[in-house]
Amino acid sequence: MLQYAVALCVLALCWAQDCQVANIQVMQNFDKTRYAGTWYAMAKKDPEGLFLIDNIVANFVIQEDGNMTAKAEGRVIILNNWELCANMFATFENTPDPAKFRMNYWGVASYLQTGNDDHWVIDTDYDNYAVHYSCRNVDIDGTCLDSYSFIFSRHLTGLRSEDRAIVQQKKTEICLNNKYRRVDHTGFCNSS
Ligand code: RTL
Repeated sequence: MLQYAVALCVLALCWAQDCQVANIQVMQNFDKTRYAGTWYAMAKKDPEGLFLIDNIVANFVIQEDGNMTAKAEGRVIILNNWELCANMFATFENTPDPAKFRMNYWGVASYLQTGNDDHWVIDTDYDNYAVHYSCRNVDIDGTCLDSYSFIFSRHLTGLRSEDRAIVQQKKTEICLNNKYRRVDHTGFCNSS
């Protein structure tokens, strides 16, 4: 009996960590109305190329038609040495899974990045933490070649200690454990 239990556990672990994008578990029964509002990025895993550096704050809004939109800001460096606060907009397309969206995004200024990325909510308690994931490029073996991810908190002061263990577990499940950097909040974007 015990052997079976151990075998099952090992199997479950293998399945959770085979790093196949298609097997990544997202938030069950995701409720975007509870997700709306301000989230502060506490940590991030960068994709390839240009990306938001720090002071990253996102604000999600549910429109009257039920669709989700967002504004985000963050410090970026473009053209090698021009540092600025990027003000970004996004609209979200629903998919059959309520926790998986397609995100169209663009900058308030035309020289900022535009794109169309996955936006998956891996886990959230809506009031304190959220784990976001986006794979830009799936390899032929089904693993992700180019991903980014944010750990969001409702509080500028950071994650509560009781949420840290859950977030740690989720980072491992999406195969990005140890790939994150802390996101500083220095007030760089506060004046805009
Ligand atoms: C996140 C939250 C929801 C709204 C948006 C988001 C992503 C923004 C990105 C911006 C990149 C900007 C760059 C500008 C330099 O040209 C997921 C935070 C829009 C990826 C690289």
